[in-house]
Amino acid sequence: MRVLILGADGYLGWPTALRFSVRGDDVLALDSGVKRRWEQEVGALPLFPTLDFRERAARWRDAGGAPVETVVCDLCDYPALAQVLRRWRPDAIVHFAEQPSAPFSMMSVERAVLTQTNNLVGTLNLLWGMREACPQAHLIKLGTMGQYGTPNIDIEEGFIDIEHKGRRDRLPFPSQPGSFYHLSKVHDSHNMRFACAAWGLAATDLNQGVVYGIETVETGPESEQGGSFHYDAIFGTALNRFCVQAAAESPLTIYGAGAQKRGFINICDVLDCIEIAARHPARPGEYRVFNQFTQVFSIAELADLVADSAGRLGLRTTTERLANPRSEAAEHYYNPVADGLKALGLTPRLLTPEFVETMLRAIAPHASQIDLSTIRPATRWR
Ligand code: USQ
Repeated sequence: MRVLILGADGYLGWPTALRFSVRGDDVLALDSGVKRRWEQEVGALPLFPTLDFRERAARWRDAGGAPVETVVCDLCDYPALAQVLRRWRPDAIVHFAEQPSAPFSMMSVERAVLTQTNNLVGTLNLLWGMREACPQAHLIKLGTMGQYGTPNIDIEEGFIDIEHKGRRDRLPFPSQPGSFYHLSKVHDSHNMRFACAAWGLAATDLNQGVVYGIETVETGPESEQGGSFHYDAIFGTALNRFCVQAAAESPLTIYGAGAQKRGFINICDVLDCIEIAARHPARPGEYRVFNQFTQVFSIAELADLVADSAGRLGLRTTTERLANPRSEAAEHYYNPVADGLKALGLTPRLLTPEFVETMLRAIAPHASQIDLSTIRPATRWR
């Protein structure tokens, strides 16, 4: 396949580019570099030194990997994006190129507007560019489980069969997102669904849970090929943050009582899911949704798991319950479905204490670089 990876400089984008490269697909890796500017602005740098994706591509080739082409392009620049699509003529487009942080989107009016402008305009340009340049391509777009919120019913994969006043229909599952970032993904989903129906495009929305892990099979351990791994309160996410906090012997920051539940997924399973979606594309005119997580945990359960693993490695770890900076349900029902990707062949790697210990061991040599001032949440929803 000819694969175009959008957002190739990020935590998931570069490992995904390598996955397709290793499989023998032709890969074009695209990024604007804007995430690095946002990181600088808010003072939140990845834990491990992360080479620019063009440099990683050069070293990958020098080490004998198949060439990964690179291009610097902003999806918000329609003429530039359309030119890339016309030149590359992708079979599959994997779209990570969005502002990915809920706290970032809640910091100020400017960052809320930036999040929604960047994410919505980029995806809308992409849909129009596909219509113009490559209407046969399959769009694989990263959505979020946070689109659904925490309703008091089971969460289906994108759609729900409902009966209303004696009539039945299959409709988009209700959205109750918890930040302007999560809202941007909802708005993207509507635009994608409409573009598929109106123009016959093919798209898969992957509503992804919280991703954890450092390395993948393709990047390898302690490697210059690693993606950008965050632990700060803005771009870092729950399990990755807890592992870094444990390695620094800093208290694990549970927001509220920690009874809120979320879906989680190993970074290696993310790559499997994306590859599965690419090898089993949506049909022309089809907009489909898969929920992309493998396990549900409460935040307190996760913190306990990390604290126990850290204890076995001789680290002195405590947990700290902070007043929740977010507006989210403290206690709630949570039973999301995630059958679609498994039906197509996903075999989940379940989270084990041994895996957490592997993460802690990978972080330990970098413990002196952990900037503890970035760990506590400074952005409040209210
Ligand atoms: N949380 C803590 N302590 C922390 C960090 C987070 O208790 O130190 C809690 C939060 O209150 C929240 C949960 O952990 O209830 C998840 O927060 P998170 O920061 O790990 O993840 P979130 O903001 O939800 O966003 C992340 C990614 C986003 C992706 C989303 C998937 O940044 O791009 O869309 O996970 S999901 O959460 O399923 O919507």
